[in-house]
Amino acid sequence: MGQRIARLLAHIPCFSDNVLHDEEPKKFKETQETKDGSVAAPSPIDPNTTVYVVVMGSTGSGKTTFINLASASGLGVGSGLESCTNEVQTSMPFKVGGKQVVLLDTPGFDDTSMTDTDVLRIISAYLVAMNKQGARLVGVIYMQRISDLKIGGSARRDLRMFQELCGEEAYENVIVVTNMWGTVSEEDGIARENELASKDIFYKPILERKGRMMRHDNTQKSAHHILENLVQKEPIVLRIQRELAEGVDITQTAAFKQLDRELSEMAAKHQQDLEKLKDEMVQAEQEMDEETQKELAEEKQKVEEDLQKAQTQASRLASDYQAELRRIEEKLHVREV
Ligand SMILES: Nc1nc2c(ncn2[C@@H]2O[C@H](COP(=O)(O)OP(=O)(O)OP(=O)(O)O)[C@@H](O)[C@H]2O)c(=O)[nH]1
Ligand SMILES: [Mg+2]
Repeated sequence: MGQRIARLLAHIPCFSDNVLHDEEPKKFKETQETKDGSVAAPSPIDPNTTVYVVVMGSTGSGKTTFINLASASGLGVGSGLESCTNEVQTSMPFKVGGKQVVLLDTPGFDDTSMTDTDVLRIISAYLVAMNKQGARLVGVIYMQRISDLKIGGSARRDLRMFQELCGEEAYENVIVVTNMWGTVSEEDGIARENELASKDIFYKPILERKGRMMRHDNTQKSAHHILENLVQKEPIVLRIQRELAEGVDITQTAAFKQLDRELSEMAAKHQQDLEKLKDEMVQAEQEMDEETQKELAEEKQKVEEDLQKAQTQASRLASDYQAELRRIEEKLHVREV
């Protein structure tokens, strides 16, 4: 399906007006949510003195909790199995290591209410809008629950997408933050930490390129200590920001190519399921088994719908991304200095 989608998408106008801005950064205002959920009057944030850190990680990994703790913000935290954060949101500005810091909260790629394509669109548009407006992004935090007994398929997918969004060249500005230490024995926690640090499928590639792994004990002190290691760094441009600023179509970015591989695998599996169902339907028909025939027909319809959904989403991504970028830019209220 990868090539088919790529062909389908080839005619979609590419994103071409995003260029890296080397001119003087502009001031921009952001809408801030306060603890009671109301929207505070936007306060000017001066990009010359403010640094930004993006917080990523799979759903429920504790991104928003970390951000609220560090910044005394009141962003919504999940309480059940459903994903909570479904768009990029910013913390209140706060001081760490002599800098004014703003943290960016993001949805995970394994979000329960959105597809990975939605998440890619939302995160990319926000990062590009920030970059266009001269915001100084100094680091990326990736949250990892140390309590996870195993890291399943969807969490691994989130990590692969994270790696493609950042690009290896940005790993020096990445800190993998392990949390929820209180829910495991020290022995188990240390064993997992070692495994996470030493395997290629986990964080070894990041640590090898000067990224770091740090423990967080769910206190503001530990959150600030972690951030102190990022706020003094030189600003970076992530791979997805660079690609899109250079005019690369979103469907040609490293992150989308990774997503396309995941979608292709999913489609291939759907196709196999479909073939199997067709065979079973023929057999049920021969055996005059009406009930099984009905069940199989329903299942077949579901598989076909899933397949169709995956294809439609990918083919709409380029135009949806442009719309999202416009929406974010309006939200950020660009204001010339
Ligand atoms: N024990 C413990 N629980 C935590 C910690 N961080 C987060 N939690 C809990 O984990 C759950 C999920 O936390 P969130 O902060 O909503 O996670 P998230 O990564 O923002 O989740 P999404 O927005 O759904 O992607 C909540 O019930 C938190 O209270 C931590 O450091 N220790
Ligand atoms: Mg959240």
